[in-house]
Amino acid sequence: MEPADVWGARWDACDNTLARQYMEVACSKQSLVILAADLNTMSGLNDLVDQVGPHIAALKTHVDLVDDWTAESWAGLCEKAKAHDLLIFEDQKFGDIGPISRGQMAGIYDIRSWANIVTAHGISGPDIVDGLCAGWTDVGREGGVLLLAQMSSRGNLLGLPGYTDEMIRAGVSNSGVFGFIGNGSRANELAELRQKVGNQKLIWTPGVNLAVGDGEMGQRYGDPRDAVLAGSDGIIVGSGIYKSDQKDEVAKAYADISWQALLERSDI
Ligand code: 5BU
Repeated sequence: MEPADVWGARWDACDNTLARQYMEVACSKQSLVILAADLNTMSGLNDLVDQVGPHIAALKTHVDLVDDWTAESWAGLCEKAKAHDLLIFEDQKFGDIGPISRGQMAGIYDIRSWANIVTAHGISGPDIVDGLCAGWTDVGREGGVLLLAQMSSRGNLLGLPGYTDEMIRAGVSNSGVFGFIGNGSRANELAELRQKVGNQKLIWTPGVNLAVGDGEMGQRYGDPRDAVLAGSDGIIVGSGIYKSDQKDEVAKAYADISWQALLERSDI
């Protein structure tokens, strides 16, 4: 199916190159699954991507979780991701002032050289987006920032009055902003976020699992289908996949659910 038909108004309004790239890959793989690859060994990460690569549309990393990280082995993982047409999304949740955020894109992990997308809090103000984009520019690349408009975890402070609205205001017409993180554990809040964001930006959603309810240490889970129907464009799934004994089958199940929900949802 053509992306323009599947994504409807979102395709037309989100003309950011990376967003379009993601939407195309999602169509070719029939999956809105972003794999949260939260493992701490390189061999575990490589095996996981080998197993589920065909069923996922992007790869989310926490580079600083890995015990045996080396620049070479990480470059190999990134090559593998590219071979599966996956955008690489480093969920670093940057939060500092612009110039420091720019510097943190370099450093030992050199995130600017391999990540296509990074997350950021807007707590320090909107200039963090410019700082992170300058990081990519420093190495002749372009990337996109996912601003945290909501979080999935219990008691997070992003739900305090005005915060989410301020994030939307700061990000919605900023070309450096790839999209927003919306909370998958509360579909009604997600629907509200989508309404406020409009079609101009993507919303990606953690806190989804087929086992709905409370997770470990304050994590909360909502239903992946409900999240997409509420307006999410990407479901971020970690332990729901990597803790399974049948990772490829489970990844495909999440992919099928997300794809069917995308085809069904009424706003396109
Ligand atoms: P899980 O195993 O599916 O619960 O993993 C969720 C992932 O999404 C994990 O990598 C978190 O860092 C990430 N996450 C989240 O859970 N909640 C949030 O609000 C944000 C990111 Br932002």
